[in-house]
Amino acid sequence: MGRLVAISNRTAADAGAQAGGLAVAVWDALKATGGLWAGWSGDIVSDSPGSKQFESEDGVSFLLTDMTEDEHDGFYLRYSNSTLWPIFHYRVDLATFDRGAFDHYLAVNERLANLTIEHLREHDMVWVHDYHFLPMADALRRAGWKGRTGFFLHIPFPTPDMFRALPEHSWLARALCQFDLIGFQSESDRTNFERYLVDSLDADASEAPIYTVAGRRVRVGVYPIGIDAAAFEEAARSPAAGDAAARIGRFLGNRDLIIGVDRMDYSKGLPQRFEAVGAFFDNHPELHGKVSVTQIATPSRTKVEEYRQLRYELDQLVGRINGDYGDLDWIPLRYLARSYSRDELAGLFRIARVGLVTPLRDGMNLVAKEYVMAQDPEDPGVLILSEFAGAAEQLHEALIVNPHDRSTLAETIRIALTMPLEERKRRWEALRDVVRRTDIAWWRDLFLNDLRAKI
Ligand code: ADQ
Repeated sequence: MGRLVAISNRTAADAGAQAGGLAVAVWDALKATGGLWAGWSGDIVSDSPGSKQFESEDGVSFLLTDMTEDEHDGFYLRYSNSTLWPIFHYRVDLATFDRGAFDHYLAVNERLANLTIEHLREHDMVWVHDYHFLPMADALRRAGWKGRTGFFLHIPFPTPDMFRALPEHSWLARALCQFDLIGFQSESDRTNFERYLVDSLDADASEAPIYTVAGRRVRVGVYPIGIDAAAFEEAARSPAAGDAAARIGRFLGNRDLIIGVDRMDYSKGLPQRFEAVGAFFDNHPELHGKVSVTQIATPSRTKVEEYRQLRYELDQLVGRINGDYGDLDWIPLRYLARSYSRDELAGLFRIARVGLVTPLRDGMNLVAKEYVMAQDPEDPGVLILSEFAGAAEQLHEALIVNPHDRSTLAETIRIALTMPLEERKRRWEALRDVVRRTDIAWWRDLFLNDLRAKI
């Protein structure tokens, strides 16, 4: 049997003790085969990027390359995060199009492919992650690699029309078809991709989910990513979780907590969420002083202008809402632009009456699943979930909302806060069962089994 080789922008080498469910799951699969993990070292150098290889204690090898400033700018900041990310999240208005950035994107894919192929052995199986590496199989094939190679897209795949906004759409989609298996988070992503293949690349769909594109067979599948459900359940009962809950408890007094936890990203719908919170307090003066919303939003990609703009917009909005509705002894909406440990988040989720997960677009959204697993079975809170998160295809018993519909979202917050215990329990038990059943190990094994299978 060959080894598993993973390729992703960031690897578990820099996650350390904070490694999340995905890193641990991929790590376990690599460990089982003495595998290799290739990606970016996290270092930016002025010229001639170096690379290093080392082995972890449990036999997983890492192959990490530096990036030059130009590569980091063109490959990472511009093409990956200012072209692909906005288009794939339906924000063509925020996308920048720049041939130079695309050239860097291809060059980094090619460089990493050429580096990795030197370490590949005949029966190895390659698993590539995410939008940074759409052309990776193509680059590997051109370097002579014939082995089994799969791709998982962590973010949404947009509708064919939206995808066609990318000047390079046709080239990229053909390059993607050099993979043997392409995995998506949701049925809606898979349908979008299949429609594009048939309409724009004239794919033969007679054996779907295997498609033939220009003589090559590629399999397409849906693999909704999960969390380490058992570990998260345990985290919610850890001492650090208890401490975090006690600390926020001192701020809350006997008020109910509504919580949101997101990377600060325009796909997460934070301004819309804050507007809905404003509308909720506007409609319900009787609840003033009785409920408090805490939004944790870790700044991310702060070198990209759109992210700086978002930060500014959120600062303004929070100021306005607290100015309008706050009182001497009450802050309606708190926003913390920092990150917390997994245990601390789990503790906050556990005592929150309501979890607000309202992205405008999201591949899956793991916070929704984490909120579910952290609840107290005797007194569970209520999850409010956007219909545009991949998770909505699985978590039917959440209160599903349109994040753009401010007044309905405001009303849904009220419904969640006043939901009787019996209904909360019934909904939560159904949600917990799904999150447990489709956890991160389930997801990994499902994908790898399909990758191993003959097509
Ligand atoms: P993200 O866009 O990063 O991931 P998400 O799925 O919510 O979104 O995962 C975020 C993770 O970071 C969660 O584990 C969460 O607990 C943690 N996190 C978020 N904010 C935090 C904070 N302030 N402090 C500490 N931790 C925080 C992308 C896609 C998603 C897809 C995942 C996995 O955009 O749609 O679900 O990959 O495939």
